[in-house]
Amino acid sequence: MINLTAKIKQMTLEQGKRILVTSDIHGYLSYFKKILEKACFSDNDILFIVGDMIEKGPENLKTLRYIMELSSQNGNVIPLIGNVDAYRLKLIYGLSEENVCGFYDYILNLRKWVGTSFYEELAAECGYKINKPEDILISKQAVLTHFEKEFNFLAGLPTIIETQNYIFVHGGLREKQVLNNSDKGVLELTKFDAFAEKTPYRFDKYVITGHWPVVLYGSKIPQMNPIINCDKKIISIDGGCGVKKDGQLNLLIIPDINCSVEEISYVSYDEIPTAYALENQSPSTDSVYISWLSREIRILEKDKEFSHIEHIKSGRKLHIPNSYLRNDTEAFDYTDYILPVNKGDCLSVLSQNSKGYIVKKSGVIGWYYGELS
Ligand SMILES: [Mn+2]
Repeated sequence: MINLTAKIKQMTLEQGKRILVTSDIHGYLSYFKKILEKACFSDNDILFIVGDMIEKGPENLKTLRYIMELSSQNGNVIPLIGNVDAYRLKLIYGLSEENVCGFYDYILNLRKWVGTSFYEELAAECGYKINKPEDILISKQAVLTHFEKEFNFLAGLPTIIETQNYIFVHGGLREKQVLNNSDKGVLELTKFDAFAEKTPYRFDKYVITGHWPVVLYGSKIPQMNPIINCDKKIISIDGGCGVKKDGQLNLLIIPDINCSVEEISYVSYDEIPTAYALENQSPSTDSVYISWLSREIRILEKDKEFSHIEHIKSGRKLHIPNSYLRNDTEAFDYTDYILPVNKGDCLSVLSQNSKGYIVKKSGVIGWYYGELS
């Protein structure tokens, strides 16, 4: 059986080493490898992987095994558990006739979305195909036996790691003092939505978290880069990899355990096609970001390509491409922000319409009305 109580670990990190931090890889193994390459990761660095390694991406089992291999080598790769990792483990152990249909629907959704799922990959390696809910129950015992090593690895991962100057946890701390979180459940600590907004505390050490895509903290300009909140001492790094089509995998670079926050930098990776701007553009001064959290809208007038809508949360009236409407009452992942652009800038092109392009520039999303090469 598995034990999912919080595991808190204290560590003293060696001085003179870079500390790299990533999270929410969600089965995007190629992104993970690319970002390590971009940061020139080596045995001299310490790498924290702050949870949610699997599910929602194309190579879940391979990602898990790659992380297991890395963490078994020199002791410089330190994974922590995320809510998705913990929940998946719990679900597989607890599979029964009562919950299997819900899980089967989840698998079908992921198959439609990304072509695979963690459990399908596990079952496939044991020679089972999942074509109906019963196939999950039929394969369960073989999966539990065959993947004992992988499951023990996941179940053994720490929930919180405290070091000299930084605390790592996937979701967030429920209590200000690290040790006071020891009676909390793994899911309470790994699934703390909007932690940087909701926690009342200012922590003594910087708390580095994933889980909540940083873009959801914005209401005017969508951006995917790590956010350092100096008031609360929280660093949020989830770039929305695997969850948002315009998302990215972020990796924080702390040059040394004793450096100041101003010295912290990051690298990011996504596979959105890029092009070069041929014109300059000045940014807009006011804008709205219609996020998944504030997706409620009212359609005022619908046309062929665009609709005039009212965004309920902000009260703002704007024209949006119909492709961003989910139905007559919801739209999300849209902004009317106009990006600052210089001729020659490299832009990631998210969508194109008769008015211009919606692009991402250095992690920030907005409109570009000029020509691209
Ligand atoms: Mn998560």
